[in-house]
Amino acid sequence: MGGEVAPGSRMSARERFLAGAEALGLTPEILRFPEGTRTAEQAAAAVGCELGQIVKSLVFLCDGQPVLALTSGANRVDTTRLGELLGGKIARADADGVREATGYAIGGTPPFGHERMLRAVVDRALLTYDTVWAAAGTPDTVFELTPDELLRASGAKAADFVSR
Ligand code: 5CA
Repeated sequence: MGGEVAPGSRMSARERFLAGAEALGLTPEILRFPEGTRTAEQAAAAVGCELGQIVKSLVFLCDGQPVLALTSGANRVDTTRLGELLGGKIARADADGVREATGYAIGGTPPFGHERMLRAVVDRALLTYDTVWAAAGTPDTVFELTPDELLRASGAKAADFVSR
């Protein structure tokens, strides 16, 4: 699968994200909000969309391997359900683990355009919107995409892994 961006690249996070997106056939329009979009709440307030439309790109370890849970801003991951879905023991990645797995910092991690393709799942709740918003590589940028683009570019399956 394409879309990986070489590790050790001297490009900025924004440039790396754009290169990864373009390799996947997408041309995202990146919006920057100086007030910050580090959390889903901040991103929703900046964009003026529903909290549920924000894509949280959360990194977990499944039996030690990084996996990506693309989760609606309105939902929380149920790690027991995620473990059942992926067939392993789930732990939260720490800040260094997120950077190592994706090449991006917490708060700016995009849903694709990582150093390597991660096994990914998409929260079904995100599929109920016409468009959703995700981080574009930095904690002050976001971009809009359709749920279909999210599924295709992340290589993810839609699934149920959030708290009920
Ligand atoms: N830019 C926003 C919206 S697109 C964003 O990236 N949101 S996020 O939810 O995907 O990223 C922030 C998430 O990182 C928080 O939900 C929080 O669960 C997680 N996080 C924050 N600090 C840490 C930490 N020290 N270790 C692990 N995860 C953390």
